Amino acid sequence: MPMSRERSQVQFQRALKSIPGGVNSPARAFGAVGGEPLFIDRADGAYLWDLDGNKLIDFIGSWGPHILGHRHPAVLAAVEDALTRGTSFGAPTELESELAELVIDAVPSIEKVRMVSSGTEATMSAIRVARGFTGRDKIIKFAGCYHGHVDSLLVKAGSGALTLGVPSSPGVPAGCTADTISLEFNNPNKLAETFAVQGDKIAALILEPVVGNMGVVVPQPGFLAACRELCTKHGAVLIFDEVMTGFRLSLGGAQELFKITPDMTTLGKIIGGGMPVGAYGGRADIMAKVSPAGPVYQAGTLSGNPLAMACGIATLGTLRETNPYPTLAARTERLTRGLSDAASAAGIKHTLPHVGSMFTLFFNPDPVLNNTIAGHSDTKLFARYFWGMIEHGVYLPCSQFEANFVSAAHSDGDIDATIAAAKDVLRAI
Ligand code: HOZ
Repeated sequence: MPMSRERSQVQFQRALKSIPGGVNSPARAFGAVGGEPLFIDRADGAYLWDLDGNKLIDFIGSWGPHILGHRHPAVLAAVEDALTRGTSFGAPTELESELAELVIDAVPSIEKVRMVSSGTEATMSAIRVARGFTGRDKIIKFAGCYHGHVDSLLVKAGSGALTLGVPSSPGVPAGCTADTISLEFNNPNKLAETFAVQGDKIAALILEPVVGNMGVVVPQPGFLAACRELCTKHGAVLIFDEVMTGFRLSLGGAQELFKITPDMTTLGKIIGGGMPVGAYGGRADIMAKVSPAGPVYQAGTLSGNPLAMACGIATLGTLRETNPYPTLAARTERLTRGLSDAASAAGIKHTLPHVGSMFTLFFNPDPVLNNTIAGHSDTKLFARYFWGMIEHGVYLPCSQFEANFVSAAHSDGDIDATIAAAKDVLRAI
């Protein structure tokens, strides 16, 4: 018998009356897989329970933050403790320095860091600082990379924008994107050509070093090094958007794993452990431009919020103490091998890129190296796979163009159950 979704359906109808599309962020609307979102009642460890009481193994983890799983005891204790002292002061606290020191310690390219409240704020601010530092206007991004819903970065954007087919949004004035150059990921020659022609006008190159927002796309050997070299040669600021990969691929993020040092880094998701936190940081001379140390203005009433800082400190502290990364990578390796074998046994052409605890099963016969190839994926087949997995108690991102996340709370049993579910589902579609 199909699982009951009655309560979720009632709540979705209610939400539609007061919230655009019934959701507060488009990526979670289930629009691309046809159907209505599940409404979540609670979560614990590796599991979610929806309003109808269905228990699901969660491979979203709030789209990345929950690397420790839901309701980790150290994180809950830290937030409860912070709560006894107040929710927001609009004035400095010790917690802000503590989180900043944890970040600087883990990510050596970050000498100074500013806390904000979302990844979007982090990238928006980093671009402004890079422009203020260089005195130049142009920025380069890659098609399919998503850097939040910043006007100048909503050009061929990934994530929900790609999923819903509006990668360049109406409402963004042409003037806002006139200085944005969008190129194909993993194409160092085109990048070099662009720098050769416009190098003295380019303030920054921003990229997800391992892309998560067109599904997982891995940088080809030499590509990140080419990004670094060209920025150095032409005096542009290299910004790694590690909102997704920061503290996810290793404590030092993708830059540690691939041994490339950016000038600036943007962070989000894990740094807040499930609370709204973003951050941007980098070289001290660049960050010296940020107000009030320098003239580039950026501010926020809830920036450095004490509850959010406490949650982030407990999360990063636990990651540092427990070093779950080798286990996460091994579990992800086993899971992706199992999923790939299940797809092959069902005769389904696919590719399954994974790095650390991030992966995407693309229904695509070719290695996905960029946005154009990702776009050739069979999204109809993905939708059938997605709903089949839900019926088997596995909650995956509701788009072909998103990353799946394994957490430290996923047990070997959860991995086995997920592989068994995929075998059933893929055999039947
Ligand atoms: N930007 C997130 C995924 N790449 C989606 C956030 C959400 O919709 O909750």
